[in-house]
Amino acid sequence: MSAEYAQPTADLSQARRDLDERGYCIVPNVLSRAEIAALKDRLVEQAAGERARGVAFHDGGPSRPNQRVWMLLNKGRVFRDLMLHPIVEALMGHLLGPDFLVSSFTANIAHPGGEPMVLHTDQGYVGFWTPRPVVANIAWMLDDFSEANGGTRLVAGSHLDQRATPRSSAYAPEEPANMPRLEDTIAAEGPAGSILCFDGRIWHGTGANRTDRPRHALLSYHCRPFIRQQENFTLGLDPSVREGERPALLNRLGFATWAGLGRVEAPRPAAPLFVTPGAVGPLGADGAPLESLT
Ligand SMILES: O=C(O)CCC(=O)C(=O)O
Repeated sequence: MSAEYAQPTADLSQARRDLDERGYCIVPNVLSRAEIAALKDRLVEQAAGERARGVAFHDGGPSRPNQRVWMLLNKGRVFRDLMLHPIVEALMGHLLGPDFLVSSFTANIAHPGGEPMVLHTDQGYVGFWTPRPVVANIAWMLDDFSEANGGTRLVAGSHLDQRATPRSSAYAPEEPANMPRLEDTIAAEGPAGSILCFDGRIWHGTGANRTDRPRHALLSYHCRPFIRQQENFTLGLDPSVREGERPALLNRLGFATWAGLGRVEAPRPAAPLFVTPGAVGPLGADGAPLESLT
């Protein structure tokens, strides 16, 4: 990559500048070899299990070689621990403010033969340019990322281009006046254990994997606390996981109220963690439940 693009940096002040100016940053050596191995082993096993069970999800072009694995937070403590890694707070706190949420945590295994993903922004559904991002991503590289193996393609600086903002709030946003093209992109590259962090307004997509080995990545998608999350953790998080989980993680998953949002019954600012909903049903004037109305 030339100097006009963000260079990999361990200096978090520089990384934050890259995010502001280029819309992305690459931080090397975030994960140790042992962490990479533990995450990758669990992911590979889970992906095989989902194929064996007939529930695997594939994309990446007509032959659909790539495999996505959803809802990683139900699929191993090793994934849940990662959401409390200090780099998440260091970068997402910068982009989205201190009370950001995990919107989804998934994996993309880009296999040989995978075609470039349609370029998109991750907040296209907003329908207008926002002066700050409302969502942002971290791609955790479990293999070396290269141009050849499908390293995420990015249009550097496109987060600041208001004319490149998708124009509708529909599920499939309308193309903007200044639609970026694949030729405008560069590939994010870095050794396994690096992260690519990017602003939700930047145009990007998975690259084509032209090698003979899969490219494993975890994708943690984060949002400001007033944005609807991509994965519904209050419905989907396994109750047995929820019961044993750390409040710090549950709060990041949206089990806390924020500015009165996400509440059940009256806002209870002194008790931010709603693990037990405590909903009140229909009551008679004497306070007894009205069974006939439920
Ligand atoms: O896997 C990648 O490199 C990026 C994936 C992506 O852009 C997406 O899932 O929206």
